[in-house]
Amino acid sequence: MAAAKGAGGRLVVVSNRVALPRQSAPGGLASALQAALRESGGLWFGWSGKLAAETAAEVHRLHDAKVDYATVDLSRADHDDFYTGFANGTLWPMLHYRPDLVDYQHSHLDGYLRVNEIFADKLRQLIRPDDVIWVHDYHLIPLAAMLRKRGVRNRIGFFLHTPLPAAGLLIALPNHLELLETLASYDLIGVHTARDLRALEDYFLHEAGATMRLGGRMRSASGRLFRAAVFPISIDTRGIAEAAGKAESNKEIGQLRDSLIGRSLIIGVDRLDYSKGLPERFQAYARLLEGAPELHRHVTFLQIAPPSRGSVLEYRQIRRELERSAGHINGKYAAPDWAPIRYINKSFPHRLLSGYYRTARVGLVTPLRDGMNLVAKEYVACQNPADPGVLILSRFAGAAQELTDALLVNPADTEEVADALQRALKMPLTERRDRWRAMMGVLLQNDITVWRNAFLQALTDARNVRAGGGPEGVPH
Ligand code: GDG
Repeated sequence: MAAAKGAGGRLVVVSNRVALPRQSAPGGLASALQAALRESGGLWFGWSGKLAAETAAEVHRLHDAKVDYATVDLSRADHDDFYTGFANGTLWPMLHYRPDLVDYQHSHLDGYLRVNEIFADKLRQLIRPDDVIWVHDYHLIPLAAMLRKRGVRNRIGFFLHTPLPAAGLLIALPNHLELLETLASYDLIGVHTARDLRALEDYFLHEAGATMRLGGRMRSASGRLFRAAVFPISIDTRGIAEAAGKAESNKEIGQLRDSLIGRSLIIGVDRLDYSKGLPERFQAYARLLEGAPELHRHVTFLQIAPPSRGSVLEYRQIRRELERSAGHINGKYAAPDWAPIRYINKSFPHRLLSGYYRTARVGLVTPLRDGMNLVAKEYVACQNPADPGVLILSRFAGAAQELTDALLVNPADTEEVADALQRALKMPLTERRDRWRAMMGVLLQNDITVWRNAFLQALTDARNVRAGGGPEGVPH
């Protein structure tokens, strides 16, 4: 199906990191964006992932399969203030309901705004009048406002991949109005769930002086009309299911199966991030072992947790905490021929992950907060239809809104999670099949292609309205 988009123009994707062609296999989101770019021809702009003496001294260009890639380096100071400092030290914890972890410094906000200004400068020179621009995530909130200041009148959409907390929490962010009001410069703001949308509307209507117009658009205090809507991101359901089927015959998957000698496998796969609820998950597993001695030697928990954002203190701390916790669980419960937990701090290619998911009787996905959580969806897509595993899913992952046939839990309630583990391990085949079929139906209906087409269609439909400006600019 062709990507919906304005007639003739290119698609311009802007994100903090760019998935360059022929780099390591891109994830589902990157592949979907690449596919959309290839269909209409397009440009992908963002940070190169590299440091240099000066930010954006040059724009690195690459062309591949109808797609232009334009990336810029960051200086060490800009990286520290923009990426580590404000984006991941302030916004990420705030957006994940962790004001206690927010490290707010004026210099970080200055760096964040500075890098967004530089991005706007560079991007401005690359944009053509009929391009449709799609900006991704919390690193780039003010980008549209900065582009508008530079005269860009194109359609610009924004997708937030994280949750958006309630307005009462958002206002604890210093300078929140200065930052969040700039979202009104987008024509369309996409979020994962109805809860995120309510939070956005509540913030604009009750904290930022916006009003709701007929037809569901908002009018900002400065008079700009914009739309916000729900677009639950998804995965390449069919492609992933097929890969998982093939993976069964991989040598590495066979090795994992052999190593289990009939034990049931519980799997967790998460970036090492405090939002993913890993310490609580380990505690819940310890509780299961404590309360169900009959399961000893019959169950193995494999947690894959590739490190991320090592430049942020909290990420280094959680890594140490989990090493201690895994060591403690194994020290207490292991037998000479059985380790209850296998904890791995490295990343695996998707082709192996899909086979690991398929081997696992239980997928344990218990973030404290998560915009969507694609691992939950991938786990479901990878199951063997004849003998599917059970998904245990946090109520606070966006995915819980769609995957209602998972065993839904409060990740902070370790007793509830331990009970769900027991139930999942004992669940009869008929119930497993019924639950899986329902969830797979949802994922087949809303896959990653449906998601991106829905967003791009809505962006095309969103009238590009600016206060006082010509026929498109008449506020109504
Ligand atoms: C953000 C939001 C939202 C994981 N380990 C490995 C690996 N992965 C892949 C998974 C999955 C992706 O990374 C993780 O996506 P999630 O959605 O689970 O989580 P975040 O990274 O936090 O993503 C989230 C998402 O954006 C999209 O909007 O759902 O809420 O936080 O695809 O499979 N991939 C490989 N090796 C690994 O070891 N190759």
